[in-house]
Amino acid sequence: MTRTLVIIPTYNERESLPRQLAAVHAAAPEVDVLVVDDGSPDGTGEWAEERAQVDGRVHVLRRTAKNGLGAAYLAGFAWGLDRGYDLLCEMDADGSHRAEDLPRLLVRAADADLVIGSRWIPGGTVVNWPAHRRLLSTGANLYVRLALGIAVHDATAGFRVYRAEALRGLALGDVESQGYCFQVDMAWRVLRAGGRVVEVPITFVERAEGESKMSGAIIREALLKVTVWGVAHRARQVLGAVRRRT
Ligand SMILES: Nc1nc2c(ncn2[C@@H]2O[C@H](COP(=O)(O)OP(=O)(O)O)[C@@H](O)[C@H]2O)c(=O)[nH]1
Ligand SMILES: [Mg+2]
Repeated sequence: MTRTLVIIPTYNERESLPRQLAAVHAAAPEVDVLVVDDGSPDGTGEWAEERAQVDGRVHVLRRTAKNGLGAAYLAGFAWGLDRGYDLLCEMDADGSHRAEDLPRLLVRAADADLVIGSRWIPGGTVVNWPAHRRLLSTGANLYVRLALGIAVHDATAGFRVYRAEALRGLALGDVESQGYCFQVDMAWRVLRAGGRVVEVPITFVERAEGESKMSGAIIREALLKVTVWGVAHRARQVLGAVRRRT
């Protein structure tokens, strides 16, 4: 039997997490959930601990400082790989990633190393986003596709399933990216390792409660790093072509 772990990073999601957790287990009763809380002052971590006491499928990793989404996921991956899960999922607490889409993603993991729940392929969409948020996301993804020369249409998406074997093959200790850049970084690593990435259309619903932790710094980091990776990648391609000719 395939063992699946859904990792949900949280920072001040006391209002959203209970509903998201219930929705996940309604859609996929057999999965385990790991909440990775970064010391939320609103009591999210305490609430999750209480759930874990009464529901054996719920686990909690409590960290003391808000260290960003990337660091939280890396800690969650390490926890799940240590315990022998076959599939490791990324999912937000705020309800943007609909639990009813999860089973479709899990099915596709049978023939992929990374399954991305994609907003920007036919059948995918975003609900409750103003035009500027849409433009930022589609523009960023176009830039990623051109800069890195990859065929992924939603590389910044955070609703994902990784095959544990694929994660084991990556040097996760080197990953320093945060925010959206973390997602691009991980997809890029899977592809460079020869892994197969597939996209499944999802409906992304902007959060109704709590606050987004997105910031200008997160966007700047992504832009800068993707540019550096793209330039390095092209330089390697050019060098390779020159070497083959001489
Ligand atoms: N543990 C942890 N979770 C975080 C951190 N930043 C964001 N999150 C969680 O990551 C998920 C996505 O964050 P959100 O603010 O909704 O980002 P957005 O959807 O891009 O606006 C939510 O579940 C947040 O609670 C962090 O520094 N640490
Ligand atoms: Mg959100």
